[in-house]
Amino acid sequence: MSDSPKTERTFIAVKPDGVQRGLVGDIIARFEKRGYKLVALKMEQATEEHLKKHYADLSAKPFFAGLVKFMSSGPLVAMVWEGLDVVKQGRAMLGETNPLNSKPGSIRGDYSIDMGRNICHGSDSVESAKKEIQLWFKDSEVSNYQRANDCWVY
Ligand code: 3AN
Repeated sequence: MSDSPKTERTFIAVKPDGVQRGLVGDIIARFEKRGYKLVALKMEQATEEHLKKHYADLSAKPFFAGLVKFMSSGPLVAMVWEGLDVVKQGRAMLGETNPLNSKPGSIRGDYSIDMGRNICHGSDSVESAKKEIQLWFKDSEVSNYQRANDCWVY
């Protein structure tokens, strides 16, 4: 895997509330239609132990315990998306952490009103994307397939 911006990867998850509300297909469609390539996908109910690792940076926050409990409350859909500037663009497509600041047209701006139930997760930097992809996926679960038109269409 090269470090070219064209092959940048990010970790996107539809949180348990997004799964319960039937938003998985919509979120996948937004990334596909934007032009990004899906290279890994799985549904799983994550353990609290796993989520504590995922959210380790937030462990001192007062909402940490509730966040981990909520995120382990039901199945989530974990994905890896690839393409030009996908980390930054993915965050823009998600919207802001607080739905109040999320513009209509973003996932959180269209579907959420509560900061603790904001539908989706997206890596916030290329570095954290690498760590998150390693935490959630084995190398063998991430595909390196080429799309037939990768050279001509973006
Ligand atoms: P983001 O997911 O936008 O990167 P983070 O990493 O600061 O935001 O927070 C991770 C998750 O923790 C958020 N998606 C949200 O569900 C939850 N969260 C963040 N801040 C709060 C808060 N003040 N109260 C409740 N939950 C919060």
